[in-house]
Amino acid sequence: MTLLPRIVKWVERSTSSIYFRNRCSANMSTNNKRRLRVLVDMDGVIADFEGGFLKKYKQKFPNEPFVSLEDRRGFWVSTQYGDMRSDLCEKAISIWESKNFFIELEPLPGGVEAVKEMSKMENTDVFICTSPIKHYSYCPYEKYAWIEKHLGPEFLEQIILTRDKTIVTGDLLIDDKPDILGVEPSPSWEHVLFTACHNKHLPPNPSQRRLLSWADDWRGLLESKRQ
Ligand code: DGP
Ligand code: MG
Repeated sequence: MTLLPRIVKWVERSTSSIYFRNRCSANMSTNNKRRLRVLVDMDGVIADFEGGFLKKYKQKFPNEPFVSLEDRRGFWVSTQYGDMRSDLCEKAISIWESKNFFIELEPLPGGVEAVKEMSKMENTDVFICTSPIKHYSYCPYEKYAWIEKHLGPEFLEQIILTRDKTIVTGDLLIDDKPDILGVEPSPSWEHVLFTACHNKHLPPNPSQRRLLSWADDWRGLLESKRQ
């Protein structure tokens, strides 16, 4: 080999290894030992799915019956609407399958501030762990856009979109769904039930802690997991 091609090869090899090292080290944490990992759900915890749904349902179907937030029971909105009258199930679904539904959800009081604050805490990693709907035309894109808009572009690194939260590891999962099931029978996280209009009437469950709202003691909850 003459000198020039050898130099070119050397430069190629060394720059690609620097590039590789930088990419890898950016994704590695140095010491994961005592870090607390908090998984925060999106709909019903930091984004007002129920309020956004009701507002758009009333706009689109002004002459149809609706369920007030006070009367909401059960996690699945479409089930309660379908129980009222069978065709209302599809009408309800059409709301969250529409363009701009997810991006236009209002933040729930204190949620964005709490997530920003906990992400700045020492030894704490926060991820937004959210299940997209199966009608994927708008929802996944709009969830990313919502997080960028309300939490900032740095949070785009902290998003977990999954239909099965049991396979995600963490210390805490703050989520408004009462039963979080999936392929993993013993998830690593403790599920803390975030109070929402559809779950506030459930009988007390001594084996499940609750966060009543973001005004509740979420800092104490995180501390309790560091002991
Ligand atoms: P998550 O908050 O991550 O558990 O996500 C649950 C998603 O399901 C959220 O986008 C709200 C949505 N959802 C609520 N009620 C219904 C329903 O009746 N049917 C369907 N397909 N999705 C629903
Ligand atoms: Mg939820």
